[in-house]
Amino acid sequence: MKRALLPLLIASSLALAVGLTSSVPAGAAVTGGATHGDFGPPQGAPINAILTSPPMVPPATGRHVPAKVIVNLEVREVEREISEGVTYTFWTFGGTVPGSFIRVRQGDTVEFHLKNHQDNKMPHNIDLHGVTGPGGGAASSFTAPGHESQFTFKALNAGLFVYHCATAPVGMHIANGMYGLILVEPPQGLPKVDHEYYVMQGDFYTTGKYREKGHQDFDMGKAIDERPTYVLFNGAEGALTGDKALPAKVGETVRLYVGNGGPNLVSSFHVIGEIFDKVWFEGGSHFQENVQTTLIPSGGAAMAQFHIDVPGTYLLVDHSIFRTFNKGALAMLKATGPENHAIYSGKEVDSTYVGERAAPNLTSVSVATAAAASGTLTLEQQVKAGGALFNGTCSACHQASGAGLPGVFPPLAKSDFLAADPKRAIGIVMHGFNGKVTVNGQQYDSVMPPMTQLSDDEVANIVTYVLNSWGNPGGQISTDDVTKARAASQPAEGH
Ligand code: HEC
Ligand SMILES: [Cu+2]
Repeated sequence: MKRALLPLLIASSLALAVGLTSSVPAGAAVTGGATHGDFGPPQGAPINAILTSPPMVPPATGRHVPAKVIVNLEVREVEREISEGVTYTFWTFGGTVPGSFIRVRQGDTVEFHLKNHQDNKMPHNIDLHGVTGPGGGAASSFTAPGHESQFTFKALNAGLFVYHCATAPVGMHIANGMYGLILVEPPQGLPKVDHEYYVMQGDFYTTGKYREKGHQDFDMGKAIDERPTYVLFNGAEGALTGDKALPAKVGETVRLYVGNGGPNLVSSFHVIGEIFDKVWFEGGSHFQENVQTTLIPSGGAAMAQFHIDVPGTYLLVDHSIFRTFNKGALAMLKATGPENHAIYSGKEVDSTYVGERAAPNLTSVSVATAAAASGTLTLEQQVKAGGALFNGTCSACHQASGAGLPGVFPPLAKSDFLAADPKRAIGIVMHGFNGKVTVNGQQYDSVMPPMTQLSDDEVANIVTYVLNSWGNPGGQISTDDVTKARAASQPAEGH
């Protein structure tokens, strides 16, 4: 079988090589099937590159000759939300994380202007992986606040390339969001698709815990240990979820330009409910077909393309899956259009995966935290915030109705066990629960895992929500109650 295929393979790769040499303009070298080349001096008037903010991608250059392209990119240090109610000072290329998307054509001469806004505090530079030359531009672009640097390079290789800041401490500049993508189109351009989107993963290190409210600083220790607090697509939790999901329609083809800025983690990029028809792995010239998950190294990129056959919400994740559910690495693509029951029965089950993240936002949670900090927290605010968190944290087992599942998960609705000692529920949520327990006359002997990801605020709000829902007796648990219980308590025992 293998023998028979071999001559065929040789024949087809020869055909490929011949095809390439004939379609590539003079001056381009063909090495190992890949083109690398200088197509001569730029032609025509200089062109100002169109830069786009994520998730948008600039239009195809549509050019068949090399040009001189001028890129103006400004570094801005900005304070933004990294998660609902959590702010962080990002360092950005163009005001966004990831930075502005740059699109040129192979053979173009790029005149690069890097500006460092006068209000910035740090010097910055840029290393573009699409540049041939020491430092990828870094050595020529070191720029103090209020200054501008200029350098020129020829885009010799086609591909999707990461760019990033390379000013010391390099890891810190990247961890603060200083990365983006530059697409160098092959001479013949890329096949046309209905949508092109720009998505880039990055890991973030904050002094506080995941979703700990308020302003958070960069934590160098966690970064060195490679223990991120957040792993995100496009620089914020929820940047591409709910009403910010990427839109598409049934019947359309979508191409994602996916980068990984790191600084540390490698991404196992996957779209739940889709199969990539094509992946230009490592951002290079070859594509693989029928791919479930593609590996994107830190400082690397890939183009992933798929056709939408049935409507629904598709989840973009890092399949190192705790990053998705506990560190924020979740984006959404929402496809509208007619069902096709021959392909899929049509029941939407994304809530199984996303829980509370399916909602447009968690504003009620940050409102409650802010109110608690200023001493104006009302019972109603607590219940609202607790309800948002209950969905997704507790509802998978106890159900959104609080009814539980007979014989498996005890009810929280009208639970006599809960009513007998409401404060005991604090310990149950923090430490989990196991052993025999009787609720409303029925015995359960199962295990509830500890909910260690919840902050004291969140535990207080969830338990308050439970106490004030489904005919339960009411009551209010404060953050202080939880903090005290955490300091004092032992895991709760059933009896
Ligand atoms: C993975 C499933 C699961 C999740 C998630 C879960 N629980 Fe439980 N919970 C259980 C099980 C199972 C028991 C009973 C344990 C036993 O049999 O010892 C239980 C017991 C309880 C009890 C005491 C019994 C009762 O019905 O009053 C309370 C209160 C409770 N859970 C609250 C919560 C809250 C609040 C959350 C969300 C923060 C939550 N649980 C999340 C499975 C879960
Ligand atoms: Cu920098």
